[in-house]
Amino acid sequence: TLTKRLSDYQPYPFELEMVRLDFRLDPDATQVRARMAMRPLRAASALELDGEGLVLRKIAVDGRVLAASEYTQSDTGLVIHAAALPAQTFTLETEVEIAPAANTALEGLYMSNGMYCTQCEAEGFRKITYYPDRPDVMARFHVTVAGDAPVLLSNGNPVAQETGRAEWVDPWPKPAYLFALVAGDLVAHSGSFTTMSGREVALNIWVRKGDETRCAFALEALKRSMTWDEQVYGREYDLDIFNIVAVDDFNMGAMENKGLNIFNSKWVLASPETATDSDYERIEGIIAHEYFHNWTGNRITCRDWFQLCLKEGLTVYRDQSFTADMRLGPVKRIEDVSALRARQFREDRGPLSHPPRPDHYKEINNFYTATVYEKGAEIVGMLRQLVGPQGYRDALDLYFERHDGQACTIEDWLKVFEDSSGRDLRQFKHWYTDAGTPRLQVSDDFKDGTYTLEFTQKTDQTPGQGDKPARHIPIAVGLLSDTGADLIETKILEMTEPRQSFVFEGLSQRPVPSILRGFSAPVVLEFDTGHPPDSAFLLAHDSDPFNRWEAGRRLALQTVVAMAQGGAADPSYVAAIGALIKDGAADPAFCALCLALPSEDQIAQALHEAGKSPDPVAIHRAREALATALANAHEDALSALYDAMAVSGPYRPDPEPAGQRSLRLAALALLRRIDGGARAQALFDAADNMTESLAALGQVVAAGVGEAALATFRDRWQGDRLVMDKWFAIQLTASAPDQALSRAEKLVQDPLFDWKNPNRFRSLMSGFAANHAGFHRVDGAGYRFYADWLLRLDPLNPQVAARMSTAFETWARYDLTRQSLMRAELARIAQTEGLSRDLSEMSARMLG
Ligand code: HT7
Ligand code: ZN
Repeated sequence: TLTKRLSDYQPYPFELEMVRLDFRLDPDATQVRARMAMRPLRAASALELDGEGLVLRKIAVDGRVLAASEYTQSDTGLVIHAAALPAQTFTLETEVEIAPAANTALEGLYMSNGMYCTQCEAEGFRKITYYPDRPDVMARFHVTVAGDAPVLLSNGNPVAQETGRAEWVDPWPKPAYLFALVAGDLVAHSGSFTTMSGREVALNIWVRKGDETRCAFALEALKRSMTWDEQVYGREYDLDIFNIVAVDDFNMGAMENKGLNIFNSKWVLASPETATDSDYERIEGIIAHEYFHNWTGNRITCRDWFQLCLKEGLTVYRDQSFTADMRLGPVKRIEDVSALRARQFREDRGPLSHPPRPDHYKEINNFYTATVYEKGAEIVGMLRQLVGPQGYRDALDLYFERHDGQACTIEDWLKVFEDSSGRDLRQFKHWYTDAGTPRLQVSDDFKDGTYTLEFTQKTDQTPGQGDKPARHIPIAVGLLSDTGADLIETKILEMTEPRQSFVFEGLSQRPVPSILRGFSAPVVLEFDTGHPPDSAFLLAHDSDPFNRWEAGRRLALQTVVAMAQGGAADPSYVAAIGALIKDGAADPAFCALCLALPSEDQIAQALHEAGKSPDPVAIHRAREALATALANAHEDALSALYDAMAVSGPYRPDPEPAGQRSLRLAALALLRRIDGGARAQALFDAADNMTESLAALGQVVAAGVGEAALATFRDRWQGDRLVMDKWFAIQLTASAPDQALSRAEKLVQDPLFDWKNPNRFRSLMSGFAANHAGFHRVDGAGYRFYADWLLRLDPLNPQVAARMSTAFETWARYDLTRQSLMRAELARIAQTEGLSRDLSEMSARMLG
């Protein structure tokens, strides 16, 4: 298959002034008529249109039906020869037929539970009609939908609505990937919002009948997002109506189609009985993310898909900042960094490592990655640190003023920062163009009142990229006295050299350094020094909450890694956790994060980074043993904490009670090691909310006494799709590793395992792969089971199969036996006849 390259970019030779689309909906034979006003920008250009799986019924230019000799059709599109085209603006008309009911890939126009819906990003519009399906071609859309569904929706504002027919006009030019259409028997949970200039916007969340009672939280989250974007970025909504639709069959989380966001129902519907605290937080964050795209993505879009992180990195940064403002900022930062390390650092350490702005790909759907999204967000955060909060706001104001209505590049984005701040960002640009996570080594020295920090940076080779130049790294540093007081205000050191020293003068004592406060750059910090910082001291005293947590994490990782190699639990870590449990002043949500041990996958990664091959069974045992040691050492305090953190009154998803619950459940997870799951069973029996019910279920399963609770849960929730997804996942993530595969094999036989539904497939398969030692069984049976299911899904839904193949991206970490077993499965996948472009690219890249 063809590789697409950034260096091959050519502008489209026509301007698309306007497009009219007429849909006649039918599950098996939907008719799509498109009329496009095209203005040639260069003389005598052929007109290339993308199109896949379309049955062409008519093609005409200015009303003249084209002869077959005037155009060429292929599997991927249609080219109208230059000789068939007028030199001035003309109207191109096409009619095609498509079959949404047969569309299992969930890209283009498809059906979910009898409802029509679309997913066009990145290149799905070409499955709806012939079109220049590229983000730099922006047009005004006027859409008519005819069909027998009661609700017929598209982008923009409604201009006509009658039974069986609706007309929508979107005044804002947009690329085709933002087009959307929804038709079905839906009900709305509605509200309204008055914008900062006093315009009234109708808000609707459209769901299947019965689900409207679970929309209130999402609607309020939408209003909070709209207010926040006005207050923090000065951005106002720009249509009369904002619609959100929840669908059950969806490949990703949600989609920011202009004025008509489409969501995986998992990220909209919430009630105390069915959604957990973390679901509520994610729903708020995803509603915000898609809403924020209205300016960062829709009004200003990407020139081409290589620039994906222009909209995604910035929008993730914006949604993270929003959640930090709505909730506890430092806790949110710790959660975001944990997710970055778990997904992006993992990706960057393996064969799929790529720059936030890749320069080539075969299938763009494979580049909706943690690197593009989460590392992209970190880069925006670093820019903000370099120019300061006001400099950032000035730069964003200039970005919106200069580029509104345009399709832009990373170069445009950086130029805005250069022009508004006067800084030279050429070296900084390597964050976008170079792959790999820099390793930052630190050493220090103290002499005659002068303290010196010396940093060395190194970024390992990554696929296709050899030696890399030094990055421009903002390193936030604090210095602590021996009583834990801050000796200086947090300072941003700007590292630009491969090796660089920074000097602090006039100190009366050797300070304890607090380096990379707030995780000021996405790097791996290594202490290459005779004076490693005293982690227990920092955990007790650092005024930077992130670095307090980080010190605890460092201690936990050090001790669990030592235990996996036969060592004992480090008493100083056990004591430090004891002090934290008894420290009534610390915030509960923060404490809960400190009590959570690193995941087995993270421990495996730490071992790999230290040049050792991780043994999944030893890691599992070591982590269990460390949890048991903590529980034994602090049983009374944990038990008191468990009781003290009980939340009274009706469930509220707000940060404060959610924080208390998270600490209570963290204590429960440790106590389970010594009470055999008794407390968890009692909580499961009494819980009136999904947060506690699900966590308790996980603990009884982990304690090996969960069968009755699993059956009770299934009986109660078998009619609820979203809750049953949790049931499938938790018993695989929580069960003993030697039982994970047999459980998974049993679960795929369950009549409720609807494997064609992406949420259900992901719950079971990702749940299994998250059972680290269960997936990495040394006989390879876990790998085989997983690969068999990827191969089964691929012909139906290549996008999801390809995304989930990343379970194999870590093969190089492990011993030779596991390496060859994992590679053998990848090779079996790669050699399968008729494999999708998606999975074929992924398996080939992973094999290297
Ligand atoms: N921009 C959206 C990406 C997306 C997507 C991409 C490929 C295939 C299906 C998809 N659904 C949504 C989501 C977002 O980042 O907001
Ligand atoms: Zn996005």
